[in-house]
Amino acid sequence: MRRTIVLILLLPIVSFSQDLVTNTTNRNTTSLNGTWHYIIDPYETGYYNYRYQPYDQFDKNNHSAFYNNYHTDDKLELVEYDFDKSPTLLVPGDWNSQNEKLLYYEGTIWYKKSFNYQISNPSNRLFLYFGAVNYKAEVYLNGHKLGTHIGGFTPFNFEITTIIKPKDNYLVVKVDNKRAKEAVPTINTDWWNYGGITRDVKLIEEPSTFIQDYKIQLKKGHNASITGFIKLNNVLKEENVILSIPELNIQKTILVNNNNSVDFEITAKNIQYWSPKSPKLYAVSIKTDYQILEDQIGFRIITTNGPQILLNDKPIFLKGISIHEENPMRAARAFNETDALVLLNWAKELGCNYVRLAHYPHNEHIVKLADKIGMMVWEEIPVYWTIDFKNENTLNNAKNQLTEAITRDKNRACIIIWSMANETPLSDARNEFLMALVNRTKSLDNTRLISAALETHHNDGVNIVNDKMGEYLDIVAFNQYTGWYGGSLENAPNAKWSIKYNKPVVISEFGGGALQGLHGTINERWTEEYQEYLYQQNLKMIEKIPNISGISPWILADFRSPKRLLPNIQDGWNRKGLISNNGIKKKAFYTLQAFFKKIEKEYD
Ligand code: GCB
Repeated sequence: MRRTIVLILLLPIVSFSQDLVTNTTNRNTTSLNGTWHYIIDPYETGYYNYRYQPYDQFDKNNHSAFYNNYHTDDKLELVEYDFDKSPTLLVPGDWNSQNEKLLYYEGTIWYKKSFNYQISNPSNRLFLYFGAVNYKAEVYLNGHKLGTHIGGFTPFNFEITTIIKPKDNYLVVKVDNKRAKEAVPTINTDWWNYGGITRDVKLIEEPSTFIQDYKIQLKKGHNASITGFIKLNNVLKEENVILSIPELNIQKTILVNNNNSVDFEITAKNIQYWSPKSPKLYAVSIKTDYQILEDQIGFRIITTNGPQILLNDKPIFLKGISIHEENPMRAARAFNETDALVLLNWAKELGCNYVRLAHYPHNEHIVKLADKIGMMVWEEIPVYWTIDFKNENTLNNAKNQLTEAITRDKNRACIIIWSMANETPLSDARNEFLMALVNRTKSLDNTRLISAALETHHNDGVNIVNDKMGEYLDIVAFNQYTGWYGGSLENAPNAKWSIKYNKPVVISEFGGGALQGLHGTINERWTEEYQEYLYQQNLKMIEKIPNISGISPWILADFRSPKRLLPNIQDGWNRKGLISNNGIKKKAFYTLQAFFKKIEKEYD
């Protein structure tokens, strides 16, 4: 009886993650990366009591069952665990690649980190920031539930100013990567469902009133007007914020008098535009009475004109490649700048000026590196295949992931395309869902192009792209697998196309599998020669597609996928990579490289 009353009175005070603090690299941070203790908990014993009711909704202080390592007489508390006697995992990092037993694990793992932290000034505030946790995170500090975050590829943070102690803080995170029909992505994907705290974790110490977020970009359709907003947190009086870009002789004072963001517009002369050939980034600083926040921002104009994509008013061809967030040589989620360098250096060597970061927002390191080295980027959210389009919660989840991705990356010049989805089946519910995402994107950032990877249909020997979404997207992108999932390679160059929009066309995927080192004739699947021929024939076909403005073949490197079952060839790897999981280039790599060299000449 007593238990029932407690439950009713203390129903969930579950808080969700709070407004994102952006540009965490240039703030006053302390890393919580390193070793964390973990407990594998497939039955979620640390979360639910024997009546399958969550402990943290029972307890008046919102405590988890894993309250601390000292057991009290609190009857709600679980005693059959001990973090400090449990093994450790490295954070950041997926759990699958760190312990053989966890390779296929999908479920709950509890992470625990103890740490000391002394706030340097008593009026300062402290935030706990996660770069990403796949998929669902329940976060507890010193026994208090901070909140829940859903979505495996975007950052989130919680304020912990009143909970932090100088010594022995006890941070516990329940990470659950179980797949679910209504989730984003849904149950069925062609990539490894790497679980864990997969990206950096840090503490961010800020002054009481601080710069939370800002957007500093060229105004849509203008080449000499820099616009955006500045958002402070905890504005108690009128604040003067000084935005400086010394190299452009810009110093602008912006008045902020409440917590809402304040828009600004500045005319700038002689901007050197960002481009892959000349990835100019300007030092930018935002200054308040309490803080200076610095960034490196590039300015470029990305537009379309009928069938052309224009970068800084000049037509470009997107010489691209698709990439998963995986370092194939570690067979693990990529999470740092070293991994990003491996992937983007390969793309550079291939001759790319563009990468499709499929099928979810990748880590911030790779996006920042792309900005620095001059690589245009397609960024995507995991609205993939058979999403539960009629489910309102699913839509809210997708919108939230989209919002977090755009919030994090809106100041990166390299990002030219926000992608709403990949290969989603046609229906009215799907159109409404995607339109809601298009509208959300436009409300957050109208300066980039919007696209989605669509599909083709075939009728009477003609490849047809006729998808209602094409009307609302800036770029008509589609995946097609001639010579792999049907269609003859021999006839590919003469294929007929019907694409009804007068817009740039991008082939967001094409390709076929090959086991590196397996050789044979052009008719033998899985050989390097077959893949090479497939690329030759597809490229001949693609050149003739009306309005063609870019390609991002599938894919830079072999990647792990539990759907790829063929023994001695796939063994759990999708073999469509141009580079093997040992880092060895297959023949088709050079076919595409030669094609990009040819294109380069045409566009120069
Ligand atoms: C696709 C998907 C991609 C798959 C690929 C394949 O169309 O977009 O995620 O991995 O095909 O290899 O079949």
